[in-house]
Amino acid sequence: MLIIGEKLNGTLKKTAAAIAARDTAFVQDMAKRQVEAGADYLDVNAGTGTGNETLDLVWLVETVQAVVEVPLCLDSADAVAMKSAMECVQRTPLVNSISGEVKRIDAILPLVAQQGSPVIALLLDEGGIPPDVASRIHVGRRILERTRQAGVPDERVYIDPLALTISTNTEGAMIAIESMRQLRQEFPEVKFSLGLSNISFGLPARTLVNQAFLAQALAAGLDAAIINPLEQGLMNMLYATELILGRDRYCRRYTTAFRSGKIKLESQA
Ligand code: THG
Repeated sequence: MLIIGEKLNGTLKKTAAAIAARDTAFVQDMAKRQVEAGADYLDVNAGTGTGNETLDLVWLVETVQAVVEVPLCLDSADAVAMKSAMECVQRTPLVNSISGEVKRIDAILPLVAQQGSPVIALLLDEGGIPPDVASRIHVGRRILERTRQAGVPDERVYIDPLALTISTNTEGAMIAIESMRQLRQEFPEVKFSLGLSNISFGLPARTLVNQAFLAQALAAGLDAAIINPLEQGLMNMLYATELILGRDRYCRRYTTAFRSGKIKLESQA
């Protein structure tokens, strides 16, 4: 599974302050720590910086690229900011995101088709996030109709089934997981991605909830997740779950991760 590091997000107070202050050291340190912890991509979101998202996002992209080699996950709903960021990336980015909203598809999908980049598509539309599995599947079908029309092959689309906070929605995790299972049956080439941390908002011991959810989502075929790679328990759970699901031949990744210190138990810390 692809690990997308979530920490360079302007909705986080420290990151927002760093973006506003052009704090290069903070941003570069956070980028390096996430990559060292195993991030394959870094999510960059400048949504609540100085009020000029385009300038903020371009600064963030350039600052991060100066110190790490991994590709970026460009996290913006603003087509102008997205276009500018796509023009200054050094490696093919993951575009985060489009959705079933016509405005967002029309503005961002052509950029994706033209650049040949993979794209995350959220299962929501003008009516918001559909409450049940059937209506989310319906939004998924409509999105894939549009991405196919634009010439984007299914394997370049990461559907994000959107897990809502479990503390206000008992079925939040299972609706996302079931939506993923059903769409995978219908569209075997499509990939799936999730922002994991939302699930535990408002609960104590959030990492436990994130870990339980990650294990279930992996079993349902999750291909990528926006997570905090600095959360040691979550990373432990990720390696162990992929091993258990038979995706780690000769237990190679698990044992390598252990030897290099990427898997670490509290009792050893
Ligand atoms: N899907 C897609 N993109 C996304 C999300 C998604 N991008 C944003 C978000 N959701 C994923 N990124 C984060 C980044 C940080 C945190 C959660 C999700 C986080 N939040 C803590 C909280 O909510 O309490 C801490 C807040 C703070 O420290 O200020 O850590 O679902 N495609």
